[in-house]
Amino acid sequence: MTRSELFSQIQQKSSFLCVGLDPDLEKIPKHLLSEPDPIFSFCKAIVEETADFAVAYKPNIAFFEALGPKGWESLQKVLEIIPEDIFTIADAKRGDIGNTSKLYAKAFFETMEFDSITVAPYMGADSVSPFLEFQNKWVILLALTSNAGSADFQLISDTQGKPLYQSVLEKSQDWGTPENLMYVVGATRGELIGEVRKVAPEHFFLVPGVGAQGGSLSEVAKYGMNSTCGLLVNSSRGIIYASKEKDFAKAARREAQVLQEEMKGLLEKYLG
Ligand code: OMP
Repeated sequence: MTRSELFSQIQQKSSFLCVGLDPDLEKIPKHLLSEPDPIFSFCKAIVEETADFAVAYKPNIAFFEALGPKGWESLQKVLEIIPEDIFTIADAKRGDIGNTSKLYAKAFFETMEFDSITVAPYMGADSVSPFLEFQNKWVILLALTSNAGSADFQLISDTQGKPLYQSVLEKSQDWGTPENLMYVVGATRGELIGEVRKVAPEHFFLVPGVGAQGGSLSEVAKYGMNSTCGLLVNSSRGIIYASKEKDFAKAARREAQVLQEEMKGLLEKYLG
């Protein structure tokens, strides 16, 4: 999917919502456990009820691969039922020496047909560039993550006072363009989203951390929105576990709709 296709989806749906699919056998409604593929049944119901409000889905690979070969099968089936015009993110946080990254890219972009993958920048240009060689596919590079541990390395400043996450943003802009490179910027560091936006004015940001982690959607939009929205805001647990009963998919729909309505207001406020 191209950047302009993504932006036109955002305009059509008045939404920049990414629904995170983090299906955990211990958290999904108990009545699904007797189904042949509980994880798939759960995700299918969530996708069917939230697709009107979402412009992206982000299956978190850990929740599938923890179940072994059956989990990979569930993931493939989930990918197949996501509507064509919705952006898909493999949240896999990969990155390795070049020939290995090339095979990770093949796995997620060709064997499975994801539009994008989350990638760690730590091993540098040659670990990321194999992912950028695929037409119409995206790298979503970890820049400033939402967890407390992001302070351990990402916020450490160099001798000029520049934090590491800023060096990642600056350097990586030589590797890809706003047409194939996005950044992960956590919603829990509202005040810093504006700083990230100054360094990367055009790129899309994938923003996890609203909902269960407590980040504020209005702060994210205030500091992070650009002229083509430039934001995909993810909520996983806040949507998918809104209810643990038989009404879970309807409850997920309601939560997704609440976020979409707030997003509609923010798009009108900042983009007119
Ligand atoms: P909830 O906190 O349940 O909304 O889930 C957040 C999702 O985003 C999880 O799948 C995390 O793995 C992911 N995530 C973060 O929470 N923080 C980050 O900085 C980056 C990610 C990510 O790359 O998606």
